[in-house]
Amino acid sequence: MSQGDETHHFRRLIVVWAVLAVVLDVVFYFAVGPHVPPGAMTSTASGQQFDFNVLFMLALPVMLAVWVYMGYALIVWRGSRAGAVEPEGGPKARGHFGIQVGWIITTTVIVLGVFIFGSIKLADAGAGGGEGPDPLWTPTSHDVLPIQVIGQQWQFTYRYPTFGGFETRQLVIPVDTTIAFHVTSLDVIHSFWAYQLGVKADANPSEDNIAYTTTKQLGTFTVRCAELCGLWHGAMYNYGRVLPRAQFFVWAQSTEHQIAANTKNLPPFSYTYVPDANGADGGFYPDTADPYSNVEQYGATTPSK
Ligand SMILES: [Cu+2]
Repeated sequence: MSQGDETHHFRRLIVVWAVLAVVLDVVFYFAVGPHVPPGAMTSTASGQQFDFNVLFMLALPVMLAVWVYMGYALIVWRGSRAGAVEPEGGPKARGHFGIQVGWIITTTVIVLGVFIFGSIKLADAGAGGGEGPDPLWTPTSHDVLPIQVIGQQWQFTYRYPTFGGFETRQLVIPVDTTIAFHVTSLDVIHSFWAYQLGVKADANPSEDNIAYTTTKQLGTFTVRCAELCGLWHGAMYNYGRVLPRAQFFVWAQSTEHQIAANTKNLPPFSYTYVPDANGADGGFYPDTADPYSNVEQYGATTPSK
């Protein structure tokens, strides 16, 4: 095989690869991109969707390079083809300056590019992950609705501190609003994963783990526990709703009034609730509301009935 022959094959490969890569990337972005999970219900969800699309659009040309070369070799260099010449690529490629430099530059650019892209996107108000009690990146909006997420074996409950601190099993949030989820636990470690919201934050006892997102679309979403937390971990899920703002305020105010008697029995709103030695009592319900069981031990005071 002459030098000219090789250049000719190489150019053809590059042209076929480049055309296919551009076409498939564009088709993917417009036809598949908007359907990539977790959707676009919130700022963090659409941010994640965009990131997944960018990663796939980077990966597609890399996969195509392998497939195009394989396909080309199968068709053009197959042994049964009339006039086919046995290629002798290995030794020549080993010391090939252009290939070596090209390989190092291409891989370096891709890896460093993804590193920079990922760092910038992570700085975008935490990207939906729990940022701990003292978030590095906070939303620019001053109108932030705080909602506390409390994990316990085996369900999540939600407290609304700006509505008298009532606690409910329903997660209802308003649209076009920045939400600060304050995620904590009463017992073991859990993880609050609101899939369509693009929010995932560890729920640890004695920790106030904060995750931000801004709602963009109405609809329902799924909440799952994403940290193995015991026997019924798999049953630890519920569904939440994003409502129009006016409807949300109606819901929140009416719920606040409906369950006011229950709220009185709760401890005052706090960012964490330290479990004590009272087992299932967990220190969460005050002793006046929930007398201790007779298995209380470990030095905690027994309340007088
Ligand atoms: Cu759990």
